[in-house]
Amino acid sequence: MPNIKLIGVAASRTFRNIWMVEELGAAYTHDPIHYTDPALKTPAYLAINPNAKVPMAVIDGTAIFESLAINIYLAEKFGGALAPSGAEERGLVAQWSLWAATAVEDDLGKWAYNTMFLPEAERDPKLAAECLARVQTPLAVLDSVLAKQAFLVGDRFTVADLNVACVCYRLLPMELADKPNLKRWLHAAWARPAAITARRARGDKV
Ligand SMILES: N[C@@H](CCC(=O)N[C@@H](CS)C(=O)NCC(=O)O)C(=O)O
Repeated sequence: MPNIKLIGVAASRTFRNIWMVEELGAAYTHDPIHYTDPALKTPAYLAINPNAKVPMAVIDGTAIFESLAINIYLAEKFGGALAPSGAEERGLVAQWSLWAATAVEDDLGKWAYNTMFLPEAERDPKLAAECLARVQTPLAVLDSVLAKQAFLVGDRFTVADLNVACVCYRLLPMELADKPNLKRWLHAAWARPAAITARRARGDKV
């Protein structure tokens, strides 16, 4: 039996890893520590994650941070259909995960903060609009790829789809009328039972 511990409140990027372990059907423990908890700055926590952030996972004694890397590690370690098979798929999983983290995440996050999360007086509507406009370019790329294939890697849902769909979580309520392929793929990914469990853990009404 693998020993998997996830650290971080589900209403943080930790929901990405909850989705993954639920896909694997693996038993795990969850420490739902909040990302503002001072315990993240104690020597004991910094020893396993010097970034003082969540999520964090400890898997059979291996401590690993970075939400998307945790998912790739889980896929590689436990195998199954979500795992890449061979060097080519491994490369494509890395490609899509890094692409999401570098081309999409920052702009989508800033848009969400400046439209929803920050107190209204601190929001910057101009920055929100700029970020939303800029992220359309990589999202159009994703839409065009998904016009030609059902999944990002191979002919099945893999950790690449899971990681990119996690980063695109904030797109779920959007109309996406000009990106029908992205919309279809995103909603199919988030309709998976494991994804619904992760959303419910965040408190989403689904
Ligand atoms: N790239 C990291 C980002 C980690 C991150 O920024 N986590 C946030 C919560 S979602 C956090 O812990 N913030 C606390 C802080 O920045 O002090 C990942 O994907 O795991």
